[in-house]
Amino acid sequence: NRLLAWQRTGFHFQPKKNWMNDPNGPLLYKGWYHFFYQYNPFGAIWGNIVWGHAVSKDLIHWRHLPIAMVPDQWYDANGVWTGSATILPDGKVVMLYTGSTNESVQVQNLAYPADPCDPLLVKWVKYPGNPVLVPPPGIHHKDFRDPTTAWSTKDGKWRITIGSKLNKTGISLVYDTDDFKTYRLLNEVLHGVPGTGMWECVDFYPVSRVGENGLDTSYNDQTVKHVMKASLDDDRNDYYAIGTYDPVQGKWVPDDPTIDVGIGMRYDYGVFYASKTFYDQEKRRRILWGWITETDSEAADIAKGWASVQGVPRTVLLDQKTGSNLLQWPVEEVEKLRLNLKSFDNVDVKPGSILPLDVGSASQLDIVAEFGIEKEVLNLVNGSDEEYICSSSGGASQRGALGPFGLLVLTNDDQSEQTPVYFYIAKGTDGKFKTFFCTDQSRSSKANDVRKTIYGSTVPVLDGEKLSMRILVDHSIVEGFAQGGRTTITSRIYPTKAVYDDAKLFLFNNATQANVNASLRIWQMSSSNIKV
Ligand code: DQQ
Repeated sequence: NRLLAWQRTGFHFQPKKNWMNDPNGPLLYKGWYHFFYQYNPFGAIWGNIVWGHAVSKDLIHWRHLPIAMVPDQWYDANGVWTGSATILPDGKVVMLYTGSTNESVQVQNLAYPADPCDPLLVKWVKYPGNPVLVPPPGIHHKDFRDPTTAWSTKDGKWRITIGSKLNKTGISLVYDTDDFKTYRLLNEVLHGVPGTGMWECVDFYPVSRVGENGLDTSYNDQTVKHVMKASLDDDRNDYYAIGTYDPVQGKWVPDDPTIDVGIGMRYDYGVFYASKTFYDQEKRRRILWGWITETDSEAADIAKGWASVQGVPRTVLLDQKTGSNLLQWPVEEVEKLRLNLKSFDNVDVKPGSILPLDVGSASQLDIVAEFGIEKEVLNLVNGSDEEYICSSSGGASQRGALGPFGLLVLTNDDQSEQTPVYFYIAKGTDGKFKTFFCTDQSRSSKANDVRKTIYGSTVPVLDGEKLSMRILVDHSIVEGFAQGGRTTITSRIYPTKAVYDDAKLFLFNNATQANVNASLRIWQMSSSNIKV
């Protein structure tokens, strides 16, 4: 069917067919980026989980390789679940992953490349002594999964952390090891947050407070902060917090306990889950992969024969200007796909107006937009103490003095299907401004079996900064990055009319008072090459 065919993406990672979920064990080895992922070889729904495998020279064009690991042992008979890679100082690779055993107990297993000389790492060997870790006393046998990349300790050991929960407190257990075969459980958890439930796919890594580069997972000195991320099974979102790691105690504390892991910031305010970072030792950057699930119906997934994409890999850095959030940005390689630049400079967008942007076919785009508002109007408008919340607001049709304004992506000519990605500025009675970045899916599709949530959150805007956003549109996925990646929103969009040549792009300003001045650079995007 034509609509279902249109939903397949042009430059996002996808297997040819079937179900995919979490990114697993990403790494750069002998010049090849390796990407493993949770995969069901037999259908478009979750189950029979194996490790799919693909390689790339640039994180954009991919070559699918044979399945790397299948459930062929008692200790992973119910699934080869999520895991992470560690590159040892001598260049050897170890992979730790969770197996769901024949009795559905979650255990950790060790695997390594059969032939370290093979840059494609096609064949994997499971350690004969598996499992290397079983749930410790007091931990439920189904609450022990997703080991991280290991980092080194001062006394020359390796340390990993594994998500779990105790009652309703999400926790991260810590283990030390010399050889990845035997482990010692530390008395204290790395961190825990009451009320957050099971922590899946914990990630833990340093970010620099002073440098421009990403850092190796083992790097630690006075110039770093540590990021802790947990994927909350209860609400299916990835939460992170920035804090300080004490390697002696093996404990991490958040800078601000009111925005701790699971109760504060998210990587992304749309769909983005089970993410994992790795350190790219050649380009000296930390790269984040996240699983973007479908938000249509299971029946639709079965009909199209596939489910899920991976987000465009993002570099992650500490935002040194605010010191309190990360910056996520599509890896630079994605810019190689840009074609046919169209620039629009200083376009006046009057309150209540919608302007078409003629960019030709608009199913695959990279949009960079900057917005300015006149200073006077900011002073003129009255403040209000009513709280603006993207998700419970009226979306792009709720008018305020200073917003919403932004772009309508995947929109047909009569705008009966439209996906607004926008800013909304709220002024408090104290005269302070708060900026929100939102994506409104409520009119994104005529179909009634798709999610129509309004996504979004606040975005820090510093004095003197213009408002800026970048949007990647790729058929059924739209990724928005505000203020250089301080706040991001990924959505899956399933139009029925705004498809193929009828998918268009508009600029809009639905504020009642603010005149907006917009400058845009827009590229069509060519497709990446994904070879079987
Ligand atoms: N997916 C894996 C688990 C992980 C979950 C199973 C997160 O290891 O906790 O497919 O999406």
